[in-house]
Amino acid sequence: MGKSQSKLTTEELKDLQRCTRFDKKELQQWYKGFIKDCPSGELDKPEFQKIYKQFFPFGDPSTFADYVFNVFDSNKNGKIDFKEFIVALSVTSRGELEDKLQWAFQLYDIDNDQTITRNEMLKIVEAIYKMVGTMVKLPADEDTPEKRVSKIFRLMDKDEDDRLTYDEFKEGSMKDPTIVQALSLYDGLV
Ligand SMILES: [Ca+2]
Ligand SMILES: [Ca+2]
Repeated sequence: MGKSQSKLTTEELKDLQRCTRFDKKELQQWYKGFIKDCPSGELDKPEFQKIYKQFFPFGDPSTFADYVFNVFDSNKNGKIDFKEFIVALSVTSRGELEDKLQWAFQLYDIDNDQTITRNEMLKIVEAIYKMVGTMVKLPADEDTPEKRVSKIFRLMDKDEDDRLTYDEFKEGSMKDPTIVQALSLYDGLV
């Protein structure tokens, strides 16, 4: 994949049906839209930011979009091809809770060392606050990124070593589903 063509081939469809929870018709529709927005067949960071700007016209989603980009770009070549796009979309919109949590953990674990530090979580939460802007009224105990991160760590960091393992993250996310919700931006559109 990566080259531009108007329709997915039978082979590509079969492969994508194996890797996603979309059916043939949905895959062709998403592909059509993808190629329309991105005729080269691969999204780069600025193009990906543009997609987020449509959803968050009043905030600045560029930083958050870059972090999400890095998770979508599974082979880390700086571009998102259709397969990477649709596989990530399938996880974030239709995946089981466990799949969504693993995906979210990858997002927060910026340096990919299998733990989330306070600083890593702060970077993502700051990016989310910047993206959402003033659209959402937040409770007093999480009206700054720092307060929200402290609250999350109080909830999740069981052994209080200032890092979250996947197990701590998973257990905590079950208690605070808003962490996972923040990711499924395409919900309702699919
Ligand atoms: Ca890639
Ligand atoms: Ca980390």
